[in-house]
Amino acid sequence: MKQRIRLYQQPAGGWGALKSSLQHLREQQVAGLGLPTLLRTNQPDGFDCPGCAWPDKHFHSTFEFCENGVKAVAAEATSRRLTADYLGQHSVSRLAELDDYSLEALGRLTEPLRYDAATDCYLPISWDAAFALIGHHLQALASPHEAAFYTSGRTSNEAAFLYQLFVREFGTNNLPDCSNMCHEPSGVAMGEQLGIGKGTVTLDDFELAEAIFIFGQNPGTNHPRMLETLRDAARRGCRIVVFNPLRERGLERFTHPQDAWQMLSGGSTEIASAYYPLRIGGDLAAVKGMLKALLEQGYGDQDFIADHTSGHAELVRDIADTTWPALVVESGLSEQQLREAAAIYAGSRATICTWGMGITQHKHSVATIQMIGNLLLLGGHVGRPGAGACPVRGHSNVQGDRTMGINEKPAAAFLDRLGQAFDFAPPRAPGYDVVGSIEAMLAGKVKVFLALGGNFAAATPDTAMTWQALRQCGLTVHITTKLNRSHLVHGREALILPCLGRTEIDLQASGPQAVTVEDSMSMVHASQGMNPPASPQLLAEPMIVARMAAATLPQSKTPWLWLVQDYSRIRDKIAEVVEGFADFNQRVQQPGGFYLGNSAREQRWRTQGGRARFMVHDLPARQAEPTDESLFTLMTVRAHDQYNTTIYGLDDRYRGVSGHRRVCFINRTDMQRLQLQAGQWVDITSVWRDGERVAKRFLLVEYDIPAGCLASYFPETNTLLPLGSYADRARTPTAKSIRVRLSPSEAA
Ligand SMILES: Nc1nc2c(c(=O)[nH]1)N[C@H]1C(S)=C(S)[C@@H](COP(=O)(O)OP(=O)(O)OC[C@H]3O[C@@H](n4cnc5c(=O)[nH]c(N)nc54)[C@H](O)[C@@H]3O)O[C@H]1N2
Ligand SMILES: Nc1nc2c(c(=O)[nH]1)N[C@H]1C(S)=C(S)[C@@H](COP(=O)(O)OP(=O)(O)OC[C@H]3O[C@@H](n4cnc5c(=O)[nH]c(N)nc54)[C@H](O)[C@@H]3O)O[C@H]1N2
Ligand SMILES: [Mo]
Repeated sequence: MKQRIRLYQQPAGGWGALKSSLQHLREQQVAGLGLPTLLRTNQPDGFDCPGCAWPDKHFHSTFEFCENGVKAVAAEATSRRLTADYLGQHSVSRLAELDDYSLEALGRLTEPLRYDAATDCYLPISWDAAFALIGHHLQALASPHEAAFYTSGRTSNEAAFLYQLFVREFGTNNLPDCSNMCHEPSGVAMGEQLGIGKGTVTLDDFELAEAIFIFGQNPGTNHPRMLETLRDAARRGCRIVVFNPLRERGLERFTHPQDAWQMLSGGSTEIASAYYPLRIGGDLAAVKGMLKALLEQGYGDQDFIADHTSGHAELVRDIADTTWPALVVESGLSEQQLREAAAIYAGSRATICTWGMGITQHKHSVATIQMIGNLLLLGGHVGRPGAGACPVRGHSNVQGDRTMGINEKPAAAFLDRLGQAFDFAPPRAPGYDVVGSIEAMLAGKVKVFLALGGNFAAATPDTAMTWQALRQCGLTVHITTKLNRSHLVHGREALILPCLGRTEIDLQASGPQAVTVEDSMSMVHASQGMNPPASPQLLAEPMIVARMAAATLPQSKTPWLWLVQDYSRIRDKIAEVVEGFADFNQRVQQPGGFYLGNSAREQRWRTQGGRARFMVHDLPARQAEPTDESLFTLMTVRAHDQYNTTIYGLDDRYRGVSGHRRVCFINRTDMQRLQLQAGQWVDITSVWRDGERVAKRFLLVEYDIPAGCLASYFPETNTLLPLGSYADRARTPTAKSIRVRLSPSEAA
């Protein structure tokens, strides 16, 4: 693979996106099935794109091209197969030497596997024996709380609903999920402030907005279809304002690959009308600065404030007490820039704020999101057409999984309804989240770890500790489509259970089944695969869950196997238990699905006090060693060719990197100050109260990034992120603010 660093000067999208898509289809050898499969992505009668949670236009009937959607679909529809033969000849220790890119390239798993300690290999096992082994281990535990059940956000509503039911009938709320590492702070912050933990806008609002503020998000890579929405907004004169330490190309200029004229003429659309490269973690200060500029002019929607909110006076006092120099230092932006951003806000009658991982993965993420909420509330921009809060979710059904009860702290009312519908007494004590599960495994309190999708060993912080934790388990079980790192970091006993993917036909006793998902804007719709399964031995996720439950819970009154013969039976149960799902089976048949509704959008505030709440927050306290000039703040982000821990390729096109993943972006003045040079290899050491962690050999890349800030990719850098470093109140690992220093690598 050619390694190269070169400034990228093209707009995002365009021919580069088409070329890269074709290359991925070729590499995955999907030629035969490729095109028909792609054309059914996000169609009313097709399957939901496993790429991201950005919604689709209503009643969509034309194929919407998305480069990273193509990669996600191609990765699943690949014709490559990882057979039991191959695994019988390649020990786990040997496989562990492969990098994540090579593991992914091995292809789809074809049959259930059990780890055999004698040969250090995964060997075939029958499905019956696999379920019996799970049942045996779970029943042997001293308490149901000694097992943890992880979920990754691609899981369908039907599978997720059955899974949480199984776990709760088993007797625990130990349901850690990828949300814990993702938008958990958005749920916590908005739940408290607006009375609902989900975004208040729909796609239609983007067509009416006069200003869109985008915080800490890179849609060009992670939500490419959002660029189309932004392009349309920019073209009709909507102001788009970006806060991001990096100048992400997709937010600057975009060429839509389906716009023939732009493609042929070499044209593009300017997206952002203002771009503020703030310091990492500077958003709380930046938004406070905007509030200060606005309040100094007496700005505010006084009717909205009086009718709908509480806490305005306290906020005004707090902002008046915060000085401009503090705001400037903390945000890394000038007073002038903050006033300018405030003026754009003040001039808009309909404002949307969107945010991503650049906001949620900090210690003060909940406070920052509530400050963004304050900004929206000040102008009455919640529950008004074209305005509102938009946390942009990651996994394609991560929001739906939460709606279905994948939550280690379930609401009492949900548990009441669940218990009633299935005639059992659900456990009430809160369970472990992701960080809590790792701690519990380390302490020997969790002995069985089961994962419905995902790649826990790679996605989680503190790699060394997490691996130790997983290896201490008596049994680890992974339901998965492909081999990944987590299967190689296993317990004393281990199972890999291969399942169908979204693109595949799911045939059960009553015929082919559809599942449902919920996007980032609370639209619920059906998804139905159309490819033959990668292997005849694969089972659908709902079936795997049902058979685990049947094997583990002989006394259960739930007709597990009957439910999965026809998924509309599961949906009838969901309708009984989950708010907003009445007549689920009928409503989901509308093309495009149905809207779940949102109380804040209707200006009903289900908060403490019954009003939307202005919330006061101090600027984040500077870390202990503010004067140590050798310390940086490192953010760990996604490259263009990855899906979280799945590495499709080694390029990060829009940032000009090819053939590399171990890079570290740094500002020129910082390099000069520390006598480092671009192209040099460095080790990164993180500094935390319990000691230091090192990640070796990263190539320094000179980049337009604020001084004192570094950027690198995950999962390679997760080894630097201390388990104890997480968001206040939401416990999301602080993947965007790791305190580190650099040192030259020893010659290799
Ligand atoms: N192709 C593809 N699509 C994906 C994914 C993928 O890996 N690949 N992952 C999916 C998932 S699970 C998720 S959660 C989403 C993630 O989508 P994003 O939230 O876009 O994820 P990141 O790559 O982590 O990018 C974070 C952005 O925040 C910026 N940033 C970092 N720190 C700060 C800060 O302190 N302040 C501000 N204002 N900005 C900051 C970074 O420069 C970067 O542009 O994407 C989903 N979609
Ligand atoms: N340092 C750092 N760490 C991070 C982040 C960061 O920005 N920085 N981001 C965090 C975020 S936002 C998230 S959401 C997490 C993601 O954490 P996870 O959701 O755990 O990780 P993924 O990489 O999305 O999981 C990929 C695996 O899912 C499996 N898979 C794919 N399709 C299917 C399917 O249809 N069914 C089943 N059962 N399995 C399937 C495959 O085995 C694949 O290897 O990572 C977090 N970790
Ligand atoms: Mo995520």
